[in-house]
Amino acid sequence: MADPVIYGPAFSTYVRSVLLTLEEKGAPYRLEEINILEGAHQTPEYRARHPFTKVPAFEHDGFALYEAVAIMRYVDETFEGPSLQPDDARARARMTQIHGIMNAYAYPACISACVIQRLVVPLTGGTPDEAVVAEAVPQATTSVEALDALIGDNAYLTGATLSLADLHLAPVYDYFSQTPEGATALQGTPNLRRWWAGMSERESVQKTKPALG
Ligand SMILES: N[C@@H](CCC(=O)N[C@@H](CS)C(=O)NCC(=O)O)C(=O)O
Repeated sequence: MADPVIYGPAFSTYVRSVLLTLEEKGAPYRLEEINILEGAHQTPEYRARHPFTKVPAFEHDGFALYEAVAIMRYVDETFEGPSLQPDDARARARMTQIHGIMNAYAYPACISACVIQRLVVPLTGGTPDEAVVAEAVPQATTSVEALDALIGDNAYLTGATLSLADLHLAPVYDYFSQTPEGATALQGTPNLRRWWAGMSERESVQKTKPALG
């Protein structure tokens, strides 16, 4: 069987969540760079892989897939290594809930608004749009506070063991904590800060650290 191929830039949070999943499984893979800052995801060739022109896209032995959570689940269920999805119905529901929070609330506020304006816009020579940041801060703060309440005293987001929920949040937390708004919001989330102190030491997290972060 061919090794899986991930299409996207290593600096994308969604790409990194997939890479983290592969790393935690100990699975082989190849990353094919699609630089979204240079518009490489807008070509007809890439659109054939992902009609919504987002990253990541994925292919494994003729099986093509897009949407990060679907890819993460497929990787977990296809490759050897520790299971990254809880068996317990409640913990599994919690994992699905956290994927939903990340996609619907946390990513748009923390990454699409705060991180893009604070970290990416200056990199490309622009000036952050303060109105975009200000509008996003309440939802970003609610997102990290909600996740802090959900993890509580647990070591990981769904309980005592690592799950895909942790691998979804880790890249977002990493970037968001590097913005002034993130630093302030995360002061109110001691459980998440404890979680990140451990997560950030994991080999998978170290190995996938993006140049942007
Ligand atoms: N629903 C998609 C979202 C992926 C996504 O938003 N990726 C961002 C990068 S982290 C992207 O492709 N941005 C490029 C763009 O919006 O043009 C998934 O879960 O895979």
